[in-house]
Amino acid sequence: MNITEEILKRRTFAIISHPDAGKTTLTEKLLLYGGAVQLAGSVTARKNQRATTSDWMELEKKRGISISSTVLQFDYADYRLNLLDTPGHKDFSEDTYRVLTAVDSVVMVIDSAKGIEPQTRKLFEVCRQRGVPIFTFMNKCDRPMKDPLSLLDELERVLGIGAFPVNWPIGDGFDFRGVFDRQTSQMHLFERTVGGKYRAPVSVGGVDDPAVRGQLDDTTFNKTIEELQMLETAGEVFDDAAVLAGKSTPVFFGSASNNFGVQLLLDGFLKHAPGPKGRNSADNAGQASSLPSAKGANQIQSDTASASCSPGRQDACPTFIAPENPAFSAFVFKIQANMDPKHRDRIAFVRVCSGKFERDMIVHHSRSAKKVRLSSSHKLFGNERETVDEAYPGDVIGIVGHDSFGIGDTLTTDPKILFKEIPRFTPEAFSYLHNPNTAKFKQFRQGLEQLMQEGVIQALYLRNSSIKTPLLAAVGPLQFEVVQFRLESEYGAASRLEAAPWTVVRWLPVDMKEDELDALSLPTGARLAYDVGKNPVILFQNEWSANYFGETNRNTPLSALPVQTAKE
Ligand SMILES: Nc1nc2c(ncn2[C@@H]2O[C@H](COP(=O)(O)OP(=O)(O)OP(=O)(O)O)[C@@H](O)[C@H]2O)c(=O)[nH]1
Ligand SMILES: [Mg+2]
Repeated sequence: MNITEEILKRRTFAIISHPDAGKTTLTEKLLLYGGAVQLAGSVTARKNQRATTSDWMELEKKRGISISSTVLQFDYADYRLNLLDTPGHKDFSEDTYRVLTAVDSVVMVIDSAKGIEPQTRKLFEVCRQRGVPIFTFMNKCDRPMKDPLSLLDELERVLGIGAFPVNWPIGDGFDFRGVFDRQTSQMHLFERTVGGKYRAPVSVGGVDDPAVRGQLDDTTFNKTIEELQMLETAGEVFDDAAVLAGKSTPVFFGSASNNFGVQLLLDGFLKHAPGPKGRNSADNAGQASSLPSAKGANQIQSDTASASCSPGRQDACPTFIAPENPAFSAFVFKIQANMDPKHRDRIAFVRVCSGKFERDMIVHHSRSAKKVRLSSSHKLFGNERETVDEAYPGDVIGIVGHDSFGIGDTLTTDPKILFKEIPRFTPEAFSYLHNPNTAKFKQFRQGLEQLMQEGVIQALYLRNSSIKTPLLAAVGPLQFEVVQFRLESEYGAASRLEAAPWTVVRWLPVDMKEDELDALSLPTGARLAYDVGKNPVILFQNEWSANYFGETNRNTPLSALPVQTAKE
């Protein structure tokens, strides 16, 4: 197979939504229907039950929530799928947003009883900004759900995206029987299986098929037919171009836990989802000019190359790197350590953007500007890994053995290519982390350093302070719990958290001199500190205090993220 054929085979996508909508459950069922697992696990697995493939972390199994994104690569039909399950909780959203840089489309899961929830809305906005096509799965139709027409209306009203129902629910709640496939005009009626471990038995037939009709009561049948007629009258047709442009989303109904509608989603998705898309490369010469300005709390700063492109600044404009570009190029979007207790190493998750990856190849590493050999490469399936010798655009592979790799780094055979895809978040939670056991100092420090490299948390250092305890900063407080749990379970180091009095951090201009910092007059309770790159920051007790400082010190601009410098 040549490279073009390989590219055409790839589908790389993420499952996203508000917490608890059923992403991990759906992921597991896509694996079941995709033939990648024989028996589906459950997120709330009890004794003797299998846990899901994507929630492999100790703490995830314990809590029944996803904490970290997971990559699952498998073959189905003629496709090679790279599926990424993401955590829904906003405290872990940095991970989810990074994943969105690595995919070409998403499946947005909606709890049909709840409709569009806040976190789904935020993720949707990021997909829209990035131009990522969105497919929608209306999950949990086996529970009393909102009226399907009003769910479509919600998509249009709340998200401002056109909604095209590819299939339609037949009944709901306890009477949810299946879905009508509007493309083939066939009814798919399912039977539940215990725990949804196996594929649900299905009977398929047209609306007039007596075998199918006989399984439905009159009310359910008539309601479905009526609704379908209404949809037909609206006369909309499936518009691939609108889907790819992010103007319309194909909508599938079903129940992930009961396996209803999963096969139709998988096949429908593959039929319409786009293959690997290229990425913009920042011009190396234009690097220093990407100056993120203060954007306020909760704002995400994406270092995409286009941010620095303005008319008349040709040198800083991005170059589009198509997947067919002969040069191999890829970027690191995630780092995770200790995935396999037997190995205790760290994996850099890499999205291939162009060219062909070959094991043992030598590439340019953007951060160190050095040549590195990529010899330990893996295909990933949850926490399982297998050596991979070749990979193509769209693939996500795991590279082991390079401690110098950081999130956002570019790996390429053409040093002119530089991706700046990774968004960054402003921390909003701050806490001291104490090491209560001095004998475990080494483990404590090693673990903390590793978790910082993963981008889970960052450390700040108070200026003119004798306190040796690290001040940690994270997007949300749940990250601290994860850090504590992982320090203990992966490094054997217990820790104690102590709340810090700040809630807002703002970066000062990086070139401020020490005497200029001395001269600043800070509001009550605010403190000066440095980030890991030695860039100065101010910690404020609240937003009001930060705003007050901003207004009274107009010559000292504050920014919600560090301005990129050579120091980083
Ligand atoms: N009734 C019903 N429950 C479901 C369905 N799908 C998932 N669930 C349940 O919803 C809960 C959350 O499911 P998960 O798959 O963990 O949800 P998630 O979106 O991955 O959650 P986070 O990753 O923590 O954001 C679990 O208890 C599932 O068993 C469904 O189709 N019907
Ligand atoms: Mg999950």
